[in-house]
Amino acid sequence: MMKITDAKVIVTCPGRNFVTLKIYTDEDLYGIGDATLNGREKAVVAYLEEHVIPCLIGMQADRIEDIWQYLYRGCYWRRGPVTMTAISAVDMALWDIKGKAAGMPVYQLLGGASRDGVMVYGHANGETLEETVEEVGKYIDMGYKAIRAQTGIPGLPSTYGVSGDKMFYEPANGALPSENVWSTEKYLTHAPKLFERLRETYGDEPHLLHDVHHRLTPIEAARLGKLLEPYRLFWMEDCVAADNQEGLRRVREHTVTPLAIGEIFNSIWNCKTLIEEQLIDYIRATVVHAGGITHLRQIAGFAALHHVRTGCHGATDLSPVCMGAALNFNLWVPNFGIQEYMRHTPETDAVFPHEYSFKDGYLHPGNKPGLGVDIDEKLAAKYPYQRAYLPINRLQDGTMWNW
Ligand code: KDG
Ligand code: MG
Repeated sequence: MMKITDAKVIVTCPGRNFVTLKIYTDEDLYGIGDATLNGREKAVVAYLEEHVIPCLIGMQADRIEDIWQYLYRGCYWRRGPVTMTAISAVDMALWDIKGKAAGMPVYQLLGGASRDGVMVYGHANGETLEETVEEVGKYIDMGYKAIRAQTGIPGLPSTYGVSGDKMFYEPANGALPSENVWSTEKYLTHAPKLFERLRETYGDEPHLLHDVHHRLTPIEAARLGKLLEPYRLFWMEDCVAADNQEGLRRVREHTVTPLAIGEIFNSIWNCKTLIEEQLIDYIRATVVHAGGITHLRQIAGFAALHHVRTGCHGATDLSPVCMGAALNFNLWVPNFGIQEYMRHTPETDAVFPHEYSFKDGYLHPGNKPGLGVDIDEKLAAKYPYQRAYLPINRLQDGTMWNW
């Protein structure tokens, strides 16, 4: 019987903030879990330190499911991003420990590999159509089979997904939130031109993806979906805000462009209708924000019954620890679709030594017992926390809009 003896939270900022939970046991094994909630990091730190860690000490480390239920049901205040990110971190760390105790990578504990590698998509972006087309070419040259493309919009000073740093795009870029300006009209006339150019330039082969970032109403999203149909997107992501799941029904009835949603979901209850009514094609919930491997497994199982495949969020604010967990999950999950992969900077990779590797458009988690990711605490301590916010977004007349 392996007991939890201690746990601590490590905050580090090797270029961006990451929160990591480390759980120790009386058998000389430890596990780590990602607890990063972009722009609200300290809320999860306090939740873990003040309300979770005291309960964990003395618990049996191998009872992953029971500990999940304890933290979910037992706290009374269910769900929400802070609670679920904290639960996710505990869950990941416990799977890491179980893998290490068994001498197996976590994908083996889940049921073994269902595929040889995990297809990933990278982010290409540019200020202009020409620049974006060129950037997509660079990803194709690196071996990527799937590329998300975002482009600047003439007449708008800045646009979601377009940044100066092409390889390490980082949206949480201000000690206070920066402000972007949005025009749905300008966007809807411009965005389809990008995909027309991309198909003309690169042909039918590469998978092309696009993120609308919750900016449209259902009928506007339906129009975009129809306009993009000739270019056969792999998916159109977050075309509307999903606070109201019924909104996707309106989009769905007008277009056959595949729909992906869910990077901000933290529970199956955020997507029950979307999945059950087959209103989406890909669910983007992640290990770090949707309750860890334990809960994501449940979401994926439910999705599998309804022809919905996985497409986990994997931006830079999801740490290498989350990526290791996601890749173990993805290698196993029967209804895998794709995994987002935004590369971390060399500074971040050095703080989190990991086994996963990229080849020809696919990632593999490696075969080290557990999640295959560690944290170099000495190095982490050299990068203290720096408050950083995601931007906010306003319409041209100053009205607050969705980011
Ligand atoms: O924390 C928010 C980012 O991860 C988000 O901007 C990234 O939309 C995103 C994506 O699809 O990766
Ligand atoms: Mg997104």
